[in-house]
Amino acid sequence: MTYRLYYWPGIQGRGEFVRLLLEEAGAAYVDVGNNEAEGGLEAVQALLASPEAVHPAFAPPVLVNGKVVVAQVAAILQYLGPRLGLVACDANMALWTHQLQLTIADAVAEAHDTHHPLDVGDWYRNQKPEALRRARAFRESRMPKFIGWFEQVLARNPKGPEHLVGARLSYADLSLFQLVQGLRYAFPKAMGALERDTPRVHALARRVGARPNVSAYLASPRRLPFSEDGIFRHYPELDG
Ligand SMILES: N[C@@H](CCC(=O)N[C@@H](CS)C(=O)NCC(=O)O)C(=O)O
Repeated sequence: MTYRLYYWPGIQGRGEFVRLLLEEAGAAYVDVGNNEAEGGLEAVQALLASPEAVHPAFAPPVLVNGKVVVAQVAAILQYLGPRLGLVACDANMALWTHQLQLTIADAVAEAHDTHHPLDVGDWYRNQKPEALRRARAFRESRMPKFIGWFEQVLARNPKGPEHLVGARLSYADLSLFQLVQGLRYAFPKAMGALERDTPRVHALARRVGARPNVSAYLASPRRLPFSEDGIFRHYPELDG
């Protein structure tokens, strides 16, 4: 079965958390938004506007697998994890992995809100003073709290600090890699300063980035660059 990922074209966005899973697993998938032959942007818009959908998606990314339609990154990864061998079989460990993913989703939303603190539908240039204030709080308080918490999770893993859950790669590791990559892009100074105190998180990100399938993906044209249209944006004034 070929998975179909519906996400906005031209940006990594939240679709990237799903792509990383599919790429690591070597799964067959179509990135519909970036594939004109599959309908591109119009197909994404049509899925979202579909009047027949019994389970309408609020926002992309949306994963379609036959009759199954799943939105919300954490729910998509919860669905894909067992199918792609990227989550523990044990129910408690799977639940813990889901919790980690939801915390990553919280961090992603807060990183996004540094450049859109007032109105997600308005331009950054129309909310700059508020963005400066929000970014400062994020850099000084929230980002160290999130990254420091993941450092603790790694340090306390009874199976060692190589992975977030147990002794094997899970989708949470792939997502933490993407979070670290995104924050390094958006806040290179602030993240650089955090590195010394969170060595396990940064080592995990390096290991994930070096995995054969992930590194091949990162070097491929399928990996879109970070940009100021995505979630993680580099505005130097927001990096302190
Ligand atoms: N919590 C959702 C957030 C989804 C989301 O905010 N998607 C963005 C693109 S990254 C979007 O298009 N939002 C449109 C909207 O919220 O109206 C998830 O993790 O999937």
